[in-house]
Amino acid sequence: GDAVPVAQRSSWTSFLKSIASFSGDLSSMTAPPFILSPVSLTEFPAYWCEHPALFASIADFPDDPAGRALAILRWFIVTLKGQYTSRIESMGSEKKPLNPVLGELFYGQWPASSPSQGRTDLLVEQVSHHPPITAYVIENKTKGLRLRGHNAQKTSFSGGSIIVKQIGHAILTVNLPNGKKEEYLINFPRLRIDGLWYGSPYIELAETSHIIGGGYVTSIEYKGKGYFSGKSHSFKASVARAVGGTEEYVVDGTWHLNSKFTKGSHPAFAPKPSGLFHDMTALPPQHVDTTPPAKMGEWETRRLWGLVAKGIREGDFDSASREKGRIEVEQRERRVHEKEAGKVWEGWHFDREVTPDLVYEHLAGLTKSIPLTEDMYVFKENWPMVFVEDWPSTSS
Ligand code: 0T9
Repeated sequence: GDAVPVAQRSSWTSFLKSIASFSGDLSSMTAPPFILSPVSLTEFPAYWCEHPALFASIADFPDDPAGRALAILRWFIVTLKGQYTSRIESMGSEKKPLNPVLGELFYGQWPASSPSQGRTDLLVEQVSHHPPITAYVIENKTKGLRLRGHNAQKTSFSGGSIIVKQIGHAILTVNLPNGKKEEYLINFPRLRIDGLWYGSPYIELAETSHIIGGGYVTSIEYKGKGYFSGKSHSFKASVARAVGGTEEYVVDGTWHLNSKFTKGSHPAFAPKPSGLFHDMTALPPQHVDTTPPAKMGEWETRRLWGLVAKGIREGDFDSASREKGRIEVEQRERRVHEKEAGKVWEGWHFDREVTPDLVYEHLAGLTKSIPLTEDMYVFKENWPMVFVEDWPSTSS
């Protein structure tokens, strides 16, 4: 393909052949250097809050369940550009992220842009290595909002593309001023990775994902080029009453650009004359502030992968793969020692809960579109010590 450096063409072709004849955990496969990203998957949950003001805005509708459903939908849609296209902007194409080790951590925060908006904290931990599973908590205490979830993927190969089924879900908790606590269940779209042959992979979203809670069911349908609008990154979201199913709002557009109401309207959204529901053109992402390097622990992703990432960034792939090998050997030895000692890895911040049905009992009846057959990871409420008010801002 065009984007593949000449010297790596044969290794790219054999990489493609091996993914075509293999279905399982792609993240553990060795790929040619040009497609490697210096960023680990443990950093990805930060995409959920690169617009912290819109996350915070979910708390602005204490007496208006429809307003909350729309604010949650808007926040969700606004995260998609970062989640699914930002590697193209920063690195020219989708790249293969670093495969996190068990126990790898990522801590961060978005400082309060005003006292009323409050600070938002992020805590991420890799809770399984094979298959890779990443658990996270994002919390704005001032606003009474918390998002907790976990992500895993099942990949297959079809018609020249990688199809990624996202396993896992997130729960958004909204603490209302009347003391009531609402929970919204969120699942994730299916993705297709195209452009593989040319060595310039990109993501398109497919099928439907849901946000369920607060008396509403929101269904978001995704289409790419050549489907109902013919445009890449199209979506259509329908917000309906959970009981009775009456559809109250429909929003239509492209998630990386903008969208409009095509049914219903709400005074706090779609201001005239634009009528826009969301607009990415005027909305630069606010990247998360991470632990200051001097305070970073050995399990924190940017320190753990530091030398590998440096090698990838500087094109020194020998040193990148040597460092990667060192980390892998160290991990294998750790597992062997645990086995000998009759111990299992406990994890830092999450307990595995194998009966999610019990956790979600209160959502019974609403979860039909999201069968919850997976394990759940329960946060131990042990935020790291680095979460201090005077954490210096590292973003400029
Ligand atoms: C959760 C997101 C997820 C993680 C990534 C499929 C993928 C790993 C999972 C689903 C986030 O909220 C959103 C965005 C991108 C997803 C990644 C894209 C990708 O390619 C990788 C997989 C494992 C690969 O690295 C495939 C091989 C590679 C050569 C293609 C670029």
